Parts: sequence; C-alpha cells; structure tokens
Amino acid sequence: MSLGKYVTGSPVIMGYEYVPEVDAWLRLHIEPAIWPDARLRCHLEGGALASPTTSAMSNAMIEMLASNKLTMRHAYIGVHAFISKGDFMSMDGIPMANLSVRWREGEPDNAKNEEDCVVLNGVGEAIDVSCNTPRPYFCRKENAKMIIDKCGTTAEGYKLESRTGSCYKFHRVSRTWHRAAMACQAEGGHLVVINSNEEAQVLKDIFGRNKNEASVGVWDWNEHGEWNRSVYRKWIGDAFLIITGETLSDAGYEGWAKNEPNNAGGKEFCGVINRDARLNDFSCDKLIPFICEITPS
Ligand SMILES: [Ca+2]
Ligand SMILES: [Ca+2]
Ligand SMILES: [Ca+2]
Repeated sequence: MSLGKYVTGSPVIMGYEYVPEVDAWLRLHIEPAIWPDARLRCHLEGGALASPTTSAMSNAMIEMLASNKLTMRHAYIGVHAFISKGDFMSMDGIPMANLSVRWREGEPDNAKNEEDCVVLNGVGEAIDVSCNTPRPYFCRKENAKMIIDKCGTTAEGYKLESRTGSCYKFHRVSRTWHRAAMACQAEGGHLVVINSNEEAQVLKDIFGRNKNEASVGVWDWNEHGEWNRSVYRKWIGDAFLIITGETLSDAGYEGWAKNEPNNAGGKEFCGVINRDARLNDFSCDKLIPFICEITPS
C-alpha cells in the first residue's frame, strides 16, 4: 500500500501538516489528554478530532504515529459511540463501516462496558477504549480555516495594537482559568500579561469596546450581572507568578485593585483584571470571559 502524497517535511502551520488528498490539515497532539479534553482542544484550535475518513487520511495518521516517538503508539481519533452504545461514528456522523479503518482482531470488545472511544494504532487498526485515559490525539482542520493573519495565528478575532505591538482577543465565552489558558494556547497565544501601564490602558480600552449589552450568551457571573473581569494569571505557591514564570514586577505591572490581593475564602489562586485593568486574585473555577495575547514574532 502506498503512503499517499502526505510527506513529513511539508509545511507545518501551528502544528498542522497538510494532507493534499483530503485538502485538510492534520495534527498529532503528543501531550496526552482524556477524550473529552482532546475534543475540546481540537475545537479550540478551530478544528475537530480527526477520523480516518479516506485511505490518504488513514495513511497520514499512521505515518505521523510512526514519525513521533510515542510511548504508546496509538492516538485518539474522532470515532465514538456516545450517541448510541456500540454504534461507532466519526465526529460528523460517518458510521465506522464507511471509514477507512478496520478493527483490530477481537475489537470492539467494550471491556468493562466503558469503551465508547476509539484509538488508531501504529498499523492502522481501530481499538475501542475507555475515554478517560489520557492519550495522544489527532485534530483535523479544514484548509479554508488555515489562513494566517498578521498576528501569526489562524484563529479569528485577534487585533494588532500598535501601542504595544501585541495582538489581543476578547473571548466572550466564559471559562475557568485552566480552560481559558487552554483556549489561548490553542490559538497560539497566552492569557494576557500586562507589561506596562500603557498595556493596562490598552486593556481598559478593550473592556470599553466589549460592553455588557454585547454579551449575548455570556454567563453573568456577579450579582450585578456584569462581566467586568478577565482571567489573567495564576498564583503558584506563595508568589504571584505569571504564566511565563515571571513575577509581577519582572513583567512590569503591579497595579492591584484596592484591598487586593485578599485571597478571599482562602481560595483565590488565579489572577484576573477588572475593567479598569487593576489586578485581583480570584477563584480559578469561576467561569468568566478572558483576553488572550499573541506577540507576533
Ligand atoms: Ca477494547
Ligand atoms: Ca503583554
Ligand atoms: Ca481577591
């Protein structure tokens, strides 16, 4: 069997490699995740968990598995049986029988009655497995969504700010700190870090452009129905460290809000900024909007 036209060494954009026969891009995430997190990560990257829809896609997956030094030489694909137990299908509903993959002998066996997810192994066989074990996974992105903007990302919504040279995006979908950090990372950025008073002003202006009335579908997290804060950075141990590992003073901005940080309830281990760009320590588990930053290289 030919390995198709997919070749290692083709251009890589944000971790994705082009598979010409399907006019789509494929990424093997080596850092393991449980299936639901893998699904979310692909979604946040603007794609979906990939399935071996054609032999070209299947071959590209096998080749990627072979060219990466994985401890487990298999990865989650988009095939699942969540809708109907035992009825495996791709993310867009293509039944397993119509995909370009065969079950490994003895599979699917639905061991312990908990195998609703599927991995592809190094020889191109499918195995039903538990969804709750972290494993590598494949994401697929359509070619039309692979346009890089001047911020260096394929994600929509980033605006270059001349005052700081960084790009920013206000995310209206509220998330916990960890999910927010994941969303920024998936777009090639990080949760915003304020490096100067000027950047604080830039963020104030961004809040000004994102008023409450524009917040259709946003969960109103405070008693006033205002979403006036954005996830910012995280306490680690006793020091307030930024996601880049710097202290606040290293980063260049220490503008705390009045009476903050107060570690209210002993549970405030993440950082947020208020609409006035003042800092506050805050619960990591509350769902709030957030701002991502990308510094174009
Ligand atoms: Ca199995
Ligand atoms: Ca910054
Ligand atoms: Ca606080």
